[in-house]
Amino acid sequence: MTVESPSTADVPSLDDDPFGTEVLTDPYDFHRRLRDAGPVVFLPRHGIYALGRFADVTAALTDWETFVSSRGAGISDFAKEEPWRPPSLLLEADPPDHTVVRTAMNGVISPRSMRALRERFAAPANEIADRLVAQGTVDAVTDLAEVYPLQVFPDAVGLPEAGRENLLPYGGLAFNAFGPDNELRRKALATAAPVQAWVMEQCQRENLAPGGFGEQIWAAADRGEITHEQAPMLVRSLLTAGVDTTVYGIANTVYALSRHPGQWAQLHGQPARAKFAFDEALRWESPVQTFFRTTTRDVEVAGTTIPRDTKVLLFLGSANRDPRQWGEDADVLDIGRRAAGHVAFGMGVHQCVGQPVARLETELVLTALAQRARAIEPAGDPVPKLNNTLKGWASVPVRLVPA
Ligand code: OVM
Repeated sequence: MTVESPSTADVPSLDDDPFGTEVLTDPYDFHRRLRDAGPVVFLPRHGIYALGRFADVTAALTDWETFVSSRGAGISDFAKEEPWRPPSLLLEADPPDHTVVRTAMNGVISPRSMRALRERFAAPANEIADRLVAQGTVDAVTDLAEVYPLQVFPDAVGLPEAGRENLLPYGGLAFNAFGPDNELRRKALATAAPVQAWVMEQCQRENLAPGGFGEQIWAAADRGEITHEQAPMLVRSLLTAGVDTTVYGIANTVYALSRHPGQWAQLHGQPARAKFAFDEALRWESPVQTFFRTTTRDVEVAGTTIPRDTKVLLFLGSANRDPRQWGEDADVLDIGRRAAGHVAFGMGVHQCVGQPVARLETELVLTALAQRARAIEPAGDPVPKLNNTLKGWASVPVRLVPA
C-alpha cells in the first residue's frame, strides 16, 4: 500500500519494507540509511513515519502524551481497527490508567521477589552449563536459550507443567502481530486460537500455583491495587512478554560473543562481567527491534513536523547502533563500553517491567558458561528466525571449549 500525502513532500522517504525478509534478516544497512536520511523518515510502503536516531527515539519514548501507546504498539491503529486481542493493560495503555497497573506490577516484580528467585534460578543455570560444556558442540538456541528460560520462568509465574509448549508460539504470535498484514503475521494468526485459549486459561486464579508472580498479581487485586478483572490480563502480559524476549536475549548474547573470541576471553577471565556483556549484546543486537507509537498532535521532531493521528515506528535496534550516540565504533561489540542507557528495554514509563527477571536469568546462565568454557566458537552457520518485531536466530551452532 502506498500512501501519498502532500505534507510528506519535504520529508525524506525510503522504499524499504522494514517488515520484509531482507530487513528482518539483516537490518543494519537499512538502519544506517534510515539514520542518515534524516531524523524523520517517511516509509511509503506502509504510510508510516520512522525514527532511527537515538536522540529522537528516546525523545519520543519519553513523551507519552504526544506519542501514545493506547492506540497500539503495532502498526494497527486501535482508534481505527479492531485489535487481534483485547489490548494489554500495560503495553497498550497510557497514564493515568497505565500508572495504576504498572505500580502494582512493580510491586510483584520487586527487589524482594527477585532475591527469592536468585537461588531457585541458579541451580538449573549451573546444571545446564555443566551439561553443555561436557557436550562441547551445541545449539545456543535449541539447547540453551529455549531451554533455560522455559525451565525457570513458568515456575516463577506458577504455571502448571502441562501446556508449556504453548508459550513460545504465543510470544512469537504476539510479536508478529505488531507488524503489518504480511505472511508472518497471517501465518501466526492462522493457528492462534488454541494457543490463545490455553494462555487465557492459565491466567485464572485457580490455575496459578502459590508463591508465583501469578498469585502475587491476584493478591494485589485482593488488596485493591487493581481490580479482579485486571488480574488475568496482567498475568497474560507476563506470559506474552516474558518468554520469547529472554530466549532471544540469551541466544543473541551467546551469538554475539561466539563471533567475538576476544570478548569471550575477557568474560572468561572475569565472569562477573556477565551483566555488562548482556547489556552490550542487547545494544549490539536488540531482541525487540521496533515498537510503534501514535501521535496525538502535530509534533515537530528535529525540525520536521509529523502530523497528528500518525503511526510512528521507533527503531530501538537502530538507536542502539547510532554513532551519534555511541561513537564511530557503534557497530563494534565491546563488553567494556558503557552500554547502559541503550533502549533495548525501552525507556520512560513503559520501560520493561520484567527487566529484573531477564537480567537475573542471563546473568546466571552466562556467568555459569563463562566460568566453565574458556572459548566459544562458531560450529556452523546460524539460521535467522524471522519475526515482525524480534531479531534473533532459529539455530546458532557453537563449540564450547572447557576451561
Ligand atoms: C503485554 C506485552 C508487554 C510488552 C511486550 C509485549 C508482545 C507484550 O503486556 O502483553 O510484546
